[in-house]
Amino acid sequence: MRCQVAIIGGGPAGLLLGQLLHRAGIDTVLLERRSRDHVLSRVRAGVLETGMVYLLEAAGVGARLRAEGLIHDSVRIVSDSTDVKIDFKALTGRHVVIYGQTEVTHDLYAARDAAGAVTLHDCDAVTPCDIDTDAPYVSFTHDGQAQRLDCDLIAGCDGFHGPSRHAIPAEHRTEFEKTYPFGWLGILSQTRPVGPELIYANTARGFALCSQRSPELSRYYVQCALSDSPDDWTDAMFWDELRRRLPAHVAETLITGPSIEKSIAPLRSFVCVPMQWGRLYLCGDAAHIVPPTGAKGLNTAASDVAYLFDAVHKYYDAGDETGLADYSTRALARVWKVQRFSWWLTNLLHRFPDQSRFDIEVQQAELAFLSESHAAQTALAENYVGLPH
Ligand code: RFL
Ligand code: PHB
Repeated sequence: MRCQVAIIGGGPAGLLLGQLLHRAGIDTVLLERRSRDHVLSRVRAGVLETGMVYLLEAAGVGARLRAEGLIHDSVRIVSDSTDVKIDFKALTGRHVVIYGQTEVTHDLYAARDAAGAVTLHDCDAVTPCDIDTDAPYVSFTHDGQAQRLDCDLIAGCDGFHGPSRHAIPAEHRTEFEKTYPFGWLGILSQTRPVGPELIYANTARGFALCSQRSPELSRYYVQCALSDSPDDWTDAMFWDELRRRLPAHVAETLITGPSIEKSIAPLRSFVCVPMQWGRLYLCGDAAHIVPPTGAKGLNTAASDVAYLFDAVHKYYDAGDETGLADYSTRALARVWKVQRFSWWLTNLLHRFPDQSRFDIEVQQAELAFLSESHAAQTALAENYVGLPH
C-alpha cells in the first residue's frame, strides 16, 4: 500500500488533518488502533475556540456545527467570596462554541467516508519505520496480516499513549512533565444545564465546573483524589458534592438526573520537544497534554494541524520544504503559551493538598484582582477564546 501522507490515529487531530489534505488533493491512509464505535464513545472536550471552528469550516464539516453549536460569549468564575463574569465578547470581540468532541469526530469520519479516503480500524503493532530516510513507511497488522504502508510523510496523531512519539530517538527527545495531585470526576447527564454560561468554581472543598453539550445535556466535574475510582461515587454523592461547591443561588436551581457517563481524568502538563524527526511529525496529544481547566487539549491539537497542513501543502504545491523544517518550532511556540495558561488557571482554581495558608491567601487575592481588573479579565479572555495561529 502507498499514499502521500500516512496518518497514525483517528482522533480529532488525525481526522482533521486528513480532511484538510484531502481537500487540497493530497492522499492519505489513516490507521486507527480501535474500532470506530470505541473512538466515538469517548466523552471528552466540549469547548471550541473560534480558530478551530474556522478550520472545521475549511475542512468542509461546518454545517452541523453551525446549526447545533452553542455560541458562548462569556464564562463565570466563582469562589467563596467572588463572582466574576469573563465577557469574551466585550473584552475580545470573540466567543467560543460548545460542540462536543464526539460530534466533531463523528462529522469528520462522515466526511472522510464520503471522500472515499482509506481508514483502517483495529490496526495492531502500528510502527513508524525509517523515518530519518526519504522512504519512510508504517508497519502494522490488520485482520491478522502483516502490512506495510509506504509514504512520503508520517503524521503521528496517535494521542498520549501512541507509538509515534517514541519513534523519535530518546537521545534527541526531551520530555517536560508536571503532574497534579488530583483528578477530575466528570459526569454527563440528560438534564438541562444549570445556567446559560459555563461556571468554574474555586471553593474550600475543591474545584467544580458546570459545563454542557446542548440545551438538554449537561457535563459537570468535581476535583477528586487521584486514588478515587468512579465506582466510589454514586450519582447522589456526586450531585451532593457539586451542590456544596456552587454558590447557594446556583445550587438551588441545579437539575439532577441519572449519569449517562462517569469517569475520572488525571491532570497532567506534558510537552515533547521536538515535535518532529526526519519525516515524522507529531500532532495533538501525541506531543503534548494540558490539564483540562482551560479547555485547550482539542483546540491545541487543531492548531498543530493548521501548522502541519500549511507546511505539507507548501511542500506538495511548490516543493517548498521550509514549512516542514519549521513545523516543530512554530507549533511549540504556541504550545508553550497554551501550557502556561492551562497551568495558571489550574493553579488559580484548585485546592492543592500541600497548599499553605499563605498560598490560599495569594490565590484568593488573585481571584479578587481578577474580579476588579479589566486587564486581568482581558488576559484570561484572550487566552480562553484562543491565541492566533
Ligand atoms: P486522541 O483523541 O487521543 O486520538 C488519538 C487516536 O490515536 C489512536 N491510537 C492509535 N492508533 C493507531 N495505533 C496506535 N498504536 C494507537 N494508539 C492510539 C487512539 O485510539 C485515538 O483514536 O488525540 P488527538 O487527536 O490529539 O486529540 C486530542 C484531544 O482528544 C484531547 O486533547 C482533548 O480531549 C482534551 N480535552 C479537552 N480539550 C479541549 O480543547 N477542550 C475541552 O473542553 C477538553 N476537555 C479533554 C477535556 C480531555 C479530557 N480527558 C478525558 C482526558 C475533558 C476531559 C475529561
Ligand atoms: C467540557 O465540557 O467537557 C469542558 C469544558 C470546559 C473545560 C473542560 C471541559 O475547561
